[in-house]
Amino acid sequence: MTSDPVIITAAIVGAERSVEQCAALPITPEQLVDAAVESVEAGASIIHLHVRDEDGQPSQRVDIFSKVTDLIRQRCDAIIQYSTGGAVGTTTQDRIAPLVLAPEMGTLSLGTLNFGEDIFENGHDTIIEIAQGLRLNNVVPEVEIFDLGMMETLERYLAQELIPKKFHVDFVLGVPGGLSGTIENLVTLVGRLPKGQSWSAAGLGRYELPLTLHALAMGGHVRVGLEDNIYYRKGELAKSNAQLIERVVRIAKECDRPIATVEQARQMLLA
Ligand code: KMH
Ligand code: ZN
Repeated sequence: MTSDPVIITAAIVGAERSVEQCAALPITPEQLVDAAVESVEAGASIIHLHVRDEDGQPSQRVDIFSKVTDLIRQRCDAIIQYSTGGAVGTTTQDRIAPLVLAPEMGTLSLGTLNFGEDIFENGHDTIIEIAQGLRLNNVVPEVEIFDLGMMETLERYLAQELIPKKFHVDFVLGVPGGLSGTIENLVTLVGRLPKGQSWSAAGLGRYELPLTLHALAMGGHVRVGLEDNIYYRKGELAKSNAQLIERVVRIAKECDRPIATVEQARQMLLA
């Protein structure tokens, strides 16, 4: 087993959950900033960022992304990764809009999928438009893979040079409509990656903990947070994003995976 540092990404809010479901969900800019800072203090080096508007609704407004980014940067160093996924139904134009702020990273989902009862639309034209937005603003993509077919899309687009050469891969497993977060699925996906490609695993809901364990054992990186999973354990809601991160840190240390600093994460993913 590798003893390389593990990069922890904190997915602090997402677009799908509400405070009615989990009181710890950060919503306002101040809450998002506090959650980001606490996550970094707990061991995260990447903040996967969605924001909400004044009504608590998911938003891709540039002014809110700008405010939250500035406030995070005033309080800590972190790689800030903007969501270009937004919420289901967000227009491509809105999804790309915050990239003008040139975050260090941004997401790039590689295909359409059923997303619970909704459809997360990522047709070819949308993918290419978002990839161009990333490229124009020098943003390193985190390619989000929700299903095995998206791996084949990644291979095809790489061959066609439709996405930048430098990227990180995140396997987001457990969306109802996508690939579930089983160990077999993770092993299959990782086995298809180009040699040396950096990757992380994000298991949704009950898949979060087992996928974390397996990603650590397989030498990968890990994403956790209330966007992906609002429970600490079955029937017990998480108290904070930091609580979920602190658990990863404890497990990683026991597995001889030191926690990557922000600077190490930059070197590994962005240099
Ligand atoms: N909210 C999901 C529909 C991303 O951040 O890029 C999409 C999502 C992916 O969360
Ligand atoms: Zn997201």
